[in-house]
Parts: sequence; structure tokens; C-alpha cells
Amino acid sequence: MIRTFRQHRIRAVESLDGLWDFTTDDSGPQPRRKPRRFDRKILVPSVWQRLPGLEAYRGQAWLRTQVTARPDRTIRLVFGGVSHTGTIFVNGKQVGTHYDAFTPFDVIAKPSTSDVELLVHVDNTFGDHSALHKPNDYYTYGGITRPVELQHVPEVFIERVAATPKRAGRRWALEVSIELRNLGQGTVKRGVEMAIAGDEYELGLVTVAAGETRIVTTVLDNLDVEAWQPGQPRLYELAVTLFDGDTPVDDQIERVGFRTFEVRGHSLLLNGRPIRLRGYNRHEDHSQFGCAIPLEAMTHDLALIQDLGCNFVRTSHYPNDQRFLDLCDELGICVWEESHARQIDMNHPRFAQQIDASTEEMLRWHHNHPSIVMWGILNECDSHAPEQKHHYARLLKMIRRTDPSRPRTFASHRSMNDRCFGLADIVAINVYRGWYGADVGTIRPWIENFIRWLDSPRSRGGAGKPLIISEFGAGAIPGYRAPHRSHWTEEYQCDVLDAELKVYLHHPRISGTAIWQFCDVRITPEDGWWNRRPRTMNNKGTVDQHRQPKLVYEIVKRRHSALVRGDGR
Ligand code: ADA
Repeated sequence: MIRTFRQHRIRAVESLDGLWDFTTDDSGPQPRRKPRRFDRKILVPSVWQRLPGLEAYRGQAWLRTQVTARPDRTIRLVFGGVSHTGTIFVNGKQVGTHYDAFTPFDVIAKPSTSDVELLVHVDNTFGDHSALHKPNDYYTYGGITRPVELQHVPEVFIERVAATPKRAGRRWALEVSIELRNLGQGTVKRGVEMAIAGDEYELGLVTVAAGETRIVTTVLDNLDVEAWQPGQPRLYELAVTLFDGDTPVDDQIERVGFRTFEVRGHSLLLNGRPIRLRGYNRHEDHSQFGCAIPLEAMTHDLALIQDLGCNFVRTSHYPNDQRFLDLCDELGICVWEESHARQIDMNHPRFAQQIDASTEEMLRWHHNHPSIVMWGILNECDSHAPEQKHHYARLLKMIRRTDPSRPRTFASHRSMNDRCFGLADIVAINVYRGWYGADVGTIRPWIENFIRWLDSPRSRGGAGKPLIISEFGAGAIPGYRAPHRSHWTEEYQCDVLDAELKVYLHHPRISGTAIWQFCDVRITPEDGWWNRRPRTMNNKGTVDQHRQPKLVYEIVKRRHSALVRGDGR
């Protein structure tokens, strides 16, 4: 299942999750000759690093399955994620290709046979073809790493439904945009109806020309619905149905949470009331599953995150599996989602094209999640460099143009050298006092000094904006316990995080905190810089890669619950 809820009652949909044929391929990043034989099976979704002998394989592979098409229908394949480049062949014909492991994509095909071979070439190599996936402080796995869905769609089908809640006094309104795509040769008329919260709405007949995508927009007013918020994550199904005459021929179901999230002065407001975000950065990585984390393990992660007293998760550093976002919708957890970037080379030949695509796809596929309260970009990139500022401006304008309903931010490690805070709605900084140099005694004086700078003209437009400490923490090797409390001991990680939380959680000028990081993660061992990390892992997790808690777990839980209680102990 690609989502945690059923998106279609009329459209015929089937999951393609299960065992596929698999073989590696050493013919280079671009698919060349098709495989003559497949020597093993692989689960979809999964990472090929889970196959014995391929634990460190960086290269290409082919995955194959058989599907059945329907004579009067076109097949639409929806991939939750392929890491990191997937090229799709239907009956030997290339029907699409997609770069970036972390955004969904779809391909359309009209095979001439009912028995159809679906072949996917996957590449997870680094180089001039890849600006976003590179040797980094996380691992780029290989495989079809998120669920795949086969849909049988009519000639004219519902390609997308976007819903944006708006406050209207004590009631709510809902802006709805419906995209109808006509794959046929002729202009057709279709009836459109919607239903939400027990009411039904007729949008009348819509004309869609051959080969066209027609966008129908409307506003549903005066909705008698309950708000979405932590503690009361009320969700409503929005069902859109397409009619050919009186016959329903297609449908799309989305889920809506009625909430607003905005900036007012230093504060973040959820449904008009100040909220203080407290939580974690979470990579999609797990000792048993790599980045292809199954629903049960996602649910366990979120149970731990809630047990730790959090109301917030940052999807560091890329768009997450939609099922994880669905769970955050259902559990009432606020999310900072960001397009795929961690300290990437902004001069890489493919940088602009690939980061724009990652951002556009994130906005297009993830718009309806009420849990996503802000959009982020370009983690720790060159926001200090005048010649790179136009990338920040372009991406932040893209977000504002596409989705004006959510504030925008980026996590900076450039502190008082940053030149882009004036472009964002929320200022976010990554600070590691007590870990990368300086001792824990400098945590408070440093942040006080930064805030003075931020609220002065020297910050070039950051003054008065909400401030989130988007990363802070320390490493600890699981099980390394010692009374000398030096670097890498679990005791030292406790000392650093306790000192940071004591300052950051209660500072009146700080609106949010995200600890780095939830769990220990695998990093790229092929790289001379990253493989100096112990265990070739990033060890700053509050839990290890198996989700075993470290000593610091109880420190975080106590500090967060003290904040919730309202005292500073
Ligand atoms: C940076 C980066 C994180 C992680 C962290 C660390 O802040 O944004 O991805 O690499 O450093 O652990 O050093």
C-alpha cells in the first residue's frame, strides 16, 4: 500500500508489492542491454543492501514483474520512491525515468497485450549525473524502496486533487483544485462531484480537450468541521468522483485536516494559537530495512517520538514516504518537510535542475498533509555566498507561488555569515556547541549573542522572525559508558543535550527545537571524510540503529515533559 488509507473506490488499483525478479548490472548508470536472466528475487519495497553479498553494492540492477492490463483501460504506475534513479520499461519500451529516491512519480502506458512485462532499471551511483545523491552523512541505498501501485485508469481520469483549508471566522473553507487528464483523441465532457463531512457538491460538466489536463478549482464555504491539531488530529475524507453521463467512471479520495499554520512576530501559530515545536530530525534509515522502512517500524518510531514528549519531526534531509506523513496526519505530529539537499555542491552541473524537481515534486505530491506545517530547502548549503543567493530566492519563491499556505525555511550552519535569512519566513540554525568545538558552557552566551545579531539590521532581514534551533546534539557510541564522561560516551551525550535543552526549550525567543537526531544512521563509507566516523555511522541518535534507547533518552523525555508541564526543571 502506497498510503495508509484507501484512495479509490471506483478506480481499479492493485499493489505491486512483493517478490520481483532481480539481477545486478554493471553496464553503467544508463540502462543498456536488457538482462537475459535474473539470478535472484528481491522484495519490493526493499533495499538491495539486504541481499547477501550486496550489503555495500553501489551500481545498477534490473527488477522485473508481470502485470495484467485491462483492454479498455490505460495503466498508470505510481512509484513511492526508487533509489536513486529508476528507468521504467513496459513490454520493453521505455515509458519514463526519474531521479531522486525521495519523491513519488508516475508513468502512463497503453500496452497492446494484457500480459505485460514491467522492467525497472535502478542506479544508485554517484557522479556528474547526480547532484543530490552523493557521498554524505547518510547512505544512498539501492532498489525500489517505497511501494508501487498499478492503477487502471479510463481515458479521462483524475490526476490530482489538492485541498487547502482556510479559516473563515469560526468556520472553515476549503479551496479545492482538481486536475482532469484526457489521454484520448477527442474532446469529452465529464461530470464532477465532491463529498466531504457529510455534504455533497456538484461541480457540473467539465470539458477536457484531447491530450489536455484541465484544472477545475472551487471553494467549499461554511464547513462545519473540527480543527486538526496535536491531541485532536481530526481528518476528513474528500471524495472526488468523475461521471460519464450518470455512470461514475473514476474517483480520487484525499484526506484533509483543517488547520492553519502561520508566523506572527516571533511566534508560530497553529489555528491562531502560539505553538512551541519540540522534536527530532529523523533520517529514513533502519538496521533491518535501510531506507525502505515498513509501516510497523515507522509506527514504532513515532510511538517513541511521542513517548519522548515531541510534537514535531523534521524530515532531514528529503521528502519522506507518504505513509510516514499519513501517520503524522493521524497522530497529530507537526512536520517540517524539506526537499532533498544536505551540503550539496551548488555548482554541480545538475544541481539546479535536480533540486528544482525535488522541490516541485515534494510540493505537488505532499500538499494535502495537514501534518506538514512548513516547507524547507537546502540544508547547510551556501547561504553565506552572494553568488548562490539566487538559488535560495528561486526555490523559496517557487514554494510561495505553489503553496502560499505554509511558511518557508532553511537550516543554516552559517550563523552570522548567513545572507539569506531575509528570504525565509522562519529562521533556522544548526548549532553544535559542546560537540564541534567550544564547550557546553558557551551554549547560552552564544545563542544570546546570535539573537542580538539576528534582531539587528546586520542579519539582512532575519530580525523579528521566529527562530528554530533545527539541529543540536552530540554523538554516543551505543553501550560506551564511562565515568570520565568524555566524547563518544553515552554520559557525555547526556551532558551536552541536557545543557542544550535547558537553554533552548525555555528561551522566549526560540519557537522550536529539533534534536539531531532520532536514530543512529549508516553513512557513505566510500568517502574518505565520512568513513572516519566511528562504525561508519552517524552516532548522534537518541536511539541506536535498532531503536535501542541510549542513556540520553530519559534526559530528553524529562526535559520535554518539564516543558509541557510548564516548569523549567
Ligand atoms: C549537520 C547536518 C546533519 C549531520 C550533522 C552532524 O548539521 O545537517 O545532516 O551531518 O551535521 O551529525 O554533524
